[in-house]
Formats: sequence, C-alpha cells, structure tokens
Amino acid sequence: MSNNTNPPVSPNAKSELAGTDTLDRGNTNAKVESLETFRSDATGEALRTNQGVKISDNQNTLKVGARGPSLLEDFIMREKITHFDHERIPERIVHARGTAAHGYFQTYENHSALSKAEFLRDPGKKTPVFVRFSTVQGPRGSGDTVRDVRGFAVKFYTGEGNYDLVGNNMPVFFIQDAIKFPDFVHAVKPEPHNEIPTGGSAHDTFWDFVSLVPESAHMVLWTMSDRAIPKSLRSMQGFGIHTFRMINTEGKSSFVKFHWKPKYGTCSLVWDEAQKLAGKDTDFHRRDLWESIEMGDYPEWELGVQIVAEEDEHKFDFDLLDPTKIIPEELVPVTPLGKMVLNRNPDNYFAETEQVAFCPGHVVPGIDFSNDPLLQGRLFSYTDTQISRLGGPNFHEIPINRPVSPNHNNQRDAQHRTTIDKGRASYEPNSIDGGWPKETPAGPQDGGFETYPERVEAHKVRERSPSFGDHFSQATLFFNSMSEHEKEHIIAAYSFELGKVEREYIRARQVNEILANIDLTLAQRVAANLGLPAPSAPTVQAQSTGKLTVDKSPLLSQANLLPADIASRKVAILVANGVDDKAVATMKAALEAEGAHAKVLGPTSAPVKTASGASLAVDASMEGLPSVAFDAVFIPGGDASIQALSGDGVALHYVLEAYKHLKAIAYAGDAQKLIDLLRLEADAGLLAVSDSASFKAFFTAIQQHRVWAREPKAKAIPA
Ligand code: HDE
Repeated sequence: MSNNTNPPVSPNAKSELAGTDTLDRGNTNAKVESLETFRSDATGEALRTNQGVKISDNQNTLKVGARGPSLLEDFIMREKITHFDHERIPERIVHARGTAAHGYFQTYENHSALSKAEFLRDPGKKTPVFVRFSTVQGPRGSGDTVRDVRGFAVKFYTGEGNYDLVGNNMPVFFIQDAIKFPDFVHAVKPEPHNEIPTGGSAHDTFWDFVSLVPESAHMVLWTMSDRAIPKSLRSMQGFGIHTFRMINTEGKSSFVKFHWKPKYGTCSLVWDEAQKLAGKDTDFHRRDLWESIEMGDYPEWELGVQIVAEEDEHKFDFDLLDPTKIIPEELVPVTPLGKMVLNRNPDNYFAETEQVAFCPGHVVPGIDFSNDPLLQGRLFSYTDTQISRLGGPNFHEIPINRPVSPNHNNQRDAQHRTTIDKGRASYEPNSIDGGWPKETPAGPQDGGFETYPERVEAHKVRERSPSFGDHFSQATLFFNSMSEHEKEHIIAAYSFELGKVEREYIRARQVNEILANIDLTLAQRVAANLGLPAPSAPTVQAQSTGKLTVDKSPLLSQANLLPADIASRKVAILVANGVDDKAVATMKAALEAEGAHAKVLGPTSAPVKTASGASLAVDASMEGLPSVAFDAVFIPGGDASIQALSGDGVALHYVLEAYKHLKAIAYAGDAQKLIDLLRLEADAGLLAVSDSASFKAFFTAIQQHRVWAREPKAKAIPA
C-alpha cells in the first residue's frame, strides 16, 4: 500500500477549491487534504500483503508439488481470501441504493443575523460538501427510476464541525411520530414471504398500512405524483422536511424549513419511460450524475430557508412541528442563503459513498432542533444504525466521515480505532495532561455549541397533539395546485398501484377513507379504474381553524419549475448511410452553442457514409442508447438514410417512443417522409427545422421538457 503524496483529484475539483485558498485561510482545502492522506494510488508500486510484504506470485496457492494439496501455511492466500470474505457490510436498512458526489457550498452573504453558523458567514469561503442521493425501498442493486422517495443527504465539512442536512426530495413525510417508523418501513419493504416487489410500493402491505394511517395521506399523494419519478438527481428539489431552528449571534432563535432548488429545473420522467429505464439502464440516475460532473455540467442547487419568527409559531392552520405539513411558499417565501455545486466524483464507491454516515444530529453552533417528534427520534436512530452498519462507534474516523475541524475528546478504544491518543489522561477534569482537552464557552467568538434554552413545562404523556389532527387539507392543497396533466398522472399512479393490491378491501379503504377526503373526483376516477363503487362523500369534514392558509400553491406544480434554458439536455441524432452531413453538423453546432449535448446514433456502432461520401463516426447504436436515454430527437434528411431508417424497426420504434414520451422531435428535409410513414401529426414539439426560427422553436420545446398537449394523442401509441 502507498500513501500517495500527489493524489488523483479531478483537475476541475482542484482548481475550483484552490481558487479560494487565500480567502478562506486554507480551511476549505482541509477536507480535500485530509482525505488525501487516506487515498491510495498503486501506480508504480509493488504488490504487497496488508503487512507490507512484497508478493512474488499472485497466481498460485502454496502447494505440496504442482498437483499436490494446498498448505495452510500460505498466509498470502489466506489473507487475501479472508479479506474478500468480509468485503460486504450490511447495507443501509432504508436508502440502501445511493450515489454521491463531492462539491462545495458557498454562502451569498453574511447571514449572521439569522444564524451564527460559520459556513453561512463568509461569502468568500467554499465549504466542502459530500452529497448522497438514494432511493428508500429497494436494496443496493435495485433500479434507479422506480416510483419512490429520493434521499438528499448533504454533509457540510465546516470549520466548526460536520453539519448534516439529511433530507428528501419531498417536503413532508409519511408519519408524524418516530415510533411508527419501523412499522412504516416494514410495510413498504418487499413482502416477507416472497421478497417482492423490489424497489416499489405497489403491493398489499404498503397500501394496507397507509390506508389505515390517514396521516400518511399527504405524503402518499406526493409519491403518487411525478415527484416520485424524477428525471435526474440534479433536477430534484430537496427539503429538510422538519422545522429546525437557527440561532443568531445574539442567541435569538427563528424557526426554519430548508429548501434546495435545482438550477436545472424540477422535472420528471413519464411513467412508461421510468419503467422501461428500470430495465434498460438500472443506473440511469447515477450515470447521469456521474457523467454530468465528468462533462463539467456541474449539478447546482440554491439553498434557501423559510423563516418563521419565534412569536409567529402558532399563526398557521397547521402545527409547525408536524412533519406531514409544508409551509406554502405563498405564505412564507424562501430566503436564498447560498449555492451548492457538485464538481467531483468519488474515487471509490465503497470508501466514500457506502461508508459515509449521515445523522440529523450532526449540527454546528447556529443550527438547532425543533420538537418535531419525528426529528427527535431520528436524532437517536442514525448513530445507532451506523454502529451495526459500520462495525462500531469509531465510524467518525473513516476518512469520508472525518470533520475538517479537530475532534479531540476523552472517548477511547472500541472496534476499528485508528487514532493513537498520546495523552495519559482520558478523563476530565484532569491535571496530568494539564486539563486538556478543555470545554469552550458558548458564543459566536468562542464557538462552543449551545442548545437554545427553550422553556418546556408539561406532563409526561404518550399523546399526539390535537394540532396534528388534520390529515387531509394539505393533501387537497397539493392536488388543487397541480396542472391538469399532473392530476391525470396522479390518478393513473393510484390506479396502477392499487391495481396491484390483491385484497379488495384494502383498495376500497384507500379509495373511500383516504382519497375521498382528499378530492372526490380523484377518488371517483380511481374507483372507476379499479371497478369499485364510487364514493359519494368524504368521511371527514374539513374544519377551518381561521388561521393562515392558502387554497392553491402554484410553486408545488412542476409546470412552474422549468429550467431557464436547455443547458446539459441530451439530444439523439438518428443517422444511416446517405445522411445529410451538413444537417447533422448544423444541428450539433446549434445544440452545443446552447450548452446541450448531441449524440449521433446509427443502426450499429459502425461509422456511416454520408451523402457527400464522408465517413461519419457514430457515438452508439440506436439499440445501445435508446430514446429513453435522451431528452429529444433530431432526424436529419438524406434520401438513402431516411429510406434505411424507414425500414428499420429499431429506428421507427425510436421515434415513436420519443413521441409517446412527449419529447421534442425535430426533422429536416427528407425526414418528413419518415414522420408521414409513422402518421405523426406536427405539434409544438414535433417540427420540421430549416431556419433559425424553427431551431429556436425546437429548443423551446426541449426547454419546456415535455409536450403535455400531445399526451392524450400519445396514449394511442403502443408502449
Ligand atoms: Fe431516515 N434513516 N429515518 N429519514 N434517512 C436512515 O440511517 C430514520 C426520515 C433519510 O444517504 C438510516 O444511515 C428514522 C425522514 C435519508 O446515508 C436510519 C426515521 C427523512 C437517509 C434512518 C427516519 C429521512 C436516511 C438508515 C423516522 C427525510 C439516507 C441508514 C423517525 C427528512 C442517508 C442510515 C444516506 C437513512 C432512520 C425518517 C431521510 C435507519 C428512525 C423524515 C436521506 O437510521
């Protein structure tokens, strides 16, 4: 093994971070440097055992003669196989499938009036981050594009210690109290008798549980919406969900809700596409994240908070401590704090992504908790889970988990301890080691952590506050805020999932006792699709509290969260022998000028001969990179090329599938014949391109993400 003094950090990452060296007094690079101590590069190095002995033969076990029995004495073989036998660690009990990246967070300005946290004070400083995205239900090897919640966990390596913001891509949760979490997870996980389904919630135990637990109504509605099939990890919003506190330099506390808003817009796959991708590219999301970073299309989010003054805690028609509720942005707008950029892929999946250990209890001075009973339970659970997952209480010493700040204390020993503590006194107070390490007073200058001294006086009870009692108003608000196509998708998703539920009484209970209380039309439409009697009235009457509320929140609809441009979008160009090379070149150049990416796809991976006789390299075959891997398709002209494509089932399916998935399709010259052959009608996203105005219309269609108006017509296209 060698500790490399000149580590293989991506050039981009190095320059991004190095640029701030002088501004942050060297602090920012600390994480990169601290990881480097542990990074191993074997280039130019001899193969050795874990004890450092050089190995002369890595091909043969030590034997008695060339054909004889193996010898127990072979410590090299035994060390190698023993290590291999223990290569796997228990996967995370939830959020097992994940992918992660490094980057930085940079505050826009000094927010010390809101929080005394150091990473929110200096706009010249880049705080290193490591972000892990995940699905919840499936195991490590499950598909990326299943219908599920996505985890969005951020570790900030701040100068005052690690801060973990462990959130999801939806702003609410299924349950209100931590004690229900094991029940919920057991219900959503694959069924115990046959371990089916992998990665999804379309099964009896899930719907049995949620139909019996009305507090899940709001979150289940989110998971039946397009938010549960995000287009990419970098086009997802993130939320801290719970109400937290921020404490400023004067010790003043405000309630906050965290929001991550993606630069690439918030958008989703369509259901048929998501299902196909789960088979055609299980790694679709992690591949997109990886490739975007490699190409320099750095995923970016803005971190913001909704701020509620201490004295306004009770002015809303819901309880701020209830994690099944949002604060509509129309009531409390999001205040931007700073931006996060992901600019470096991990070097080793296991060492970094698998071993990273998040915990909502990892906070720094200036951030504090609310009494949300779900959050309170999480504060215990995450450390507990790491102890069995990572083999003991020293998981903070694993390089990816180490803070950049020093972390001396009197904790000692236990499995996998790597620190060699030199002091003789592992207790406090002590005089032998001069009393070190010592406590630090609280306060912005000194930096000791201080809990907000909230006054609490009540009886010890096992009770749910009556202010947590309304389970349907915000589900209704979410449904009412959807565009028409989003409502249709929700109806289709409930119908699909409940259609997979074998027990009819569970289907009926969800329709009559949950959906009917959210929206009667929703319940009736789903009932019709399931062949159930339609409910005629809700079972629960909404009661007005007379407090702050809204009927609609347009910012909940993804129709209002589109990106500003088409940067980083991917366009397939379909070619065959005889293609018009000028049309290919013009479109490629135009897309690249917009920051989008074009890939040329042929009937096979072999180059094609263009109309002008040149050889045109293709990036992949159409089968190799199917239409589900792209945002849009362009079909250039060229008589022979169009004739070939018209007789090629893969090519015809390519165009039809892109059409069915409501993607922008442009065609030029002779390609009109192929569109006519498929009997597709031109629309805002299916257009002939020839001049700059039509190119612009094509790009607008891509920026709009999907041609929703086409959806009813596209239903007639076979899947
Ligand atoms: Fe988690 N959750 N959770 N969770 N959670 C875990 O911790 C838990 C909850 C979330 O990429 C586990 O390290 C309880 C809400 C993410 O490594 C475990 C409760 C939210 C991740 C755990 C919740 C989350 C986890 C499993 C109810 C959104 C993946 C492995 C009180 C705000 C982090 C681990 C990563 C992981 C417990 C509810 C998000 C078992 C008890 C609400 C993103 O400790």
